[in-house]
Amino acid sequence: MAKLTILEFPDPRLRTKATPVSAVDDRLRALIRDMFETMYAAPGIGLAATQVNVHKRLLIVDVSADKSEPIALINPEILEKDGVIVSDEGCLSVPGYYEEVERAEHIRVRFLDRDGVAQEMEAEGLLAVCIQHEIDHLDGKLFVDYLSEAKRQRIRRKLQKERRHQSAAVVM
Ligand code: GNR
Ligand code: NI
Repeated sequence: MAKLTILEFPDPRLRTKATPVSAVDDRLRALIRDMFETMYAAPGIGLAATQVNVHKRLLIVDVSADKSEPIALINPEILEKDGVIVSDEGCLSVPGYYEEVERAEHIRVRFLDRDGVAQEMEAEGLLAVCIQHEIDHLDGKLFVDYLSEAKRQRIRRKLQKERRHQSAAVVM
């Protein structure tokens, strides 16, 4: 098992459009295990492969309170969207910032599971929000893209400044 490094905004690699997974094999399952370890340690409720610099269409979610509902979605496709939900979103790639984003309240999604078996699932509320947030990552999109240019720039500047201070601290 290994904890992976999470890319942070405005890293240009987060803008990569992921390509479909062609084989659900042991190598992919090892990556999924490492992604769960990384997500639970963060802690977070979702993680897209893009965020760990793997540009394949794979995401994981677990919105349970006790880390008991891990789901991996491979090559996910949203089949239906219904309703509107506005919620405060955060992102492990944009640490420390939470802003309101509008999403579909209810979705139906098709994907391959960890055994490579096709599945369909309905999701609503937080789970639906999280899956849409993660699919955005696979398309190179971040929740800050839904904010005003001014807000996005303010977040970018603050994160870059924090990072400068962090690297200065390491060499002291
Ligand atoms: O941990 C996370 N919490 C969260 C809260 C509201 C909406 C979306 C999310 S996803 C986020 C983890 C993450 O960055 N996934 O890409
Ligand atoms: Ni995110």
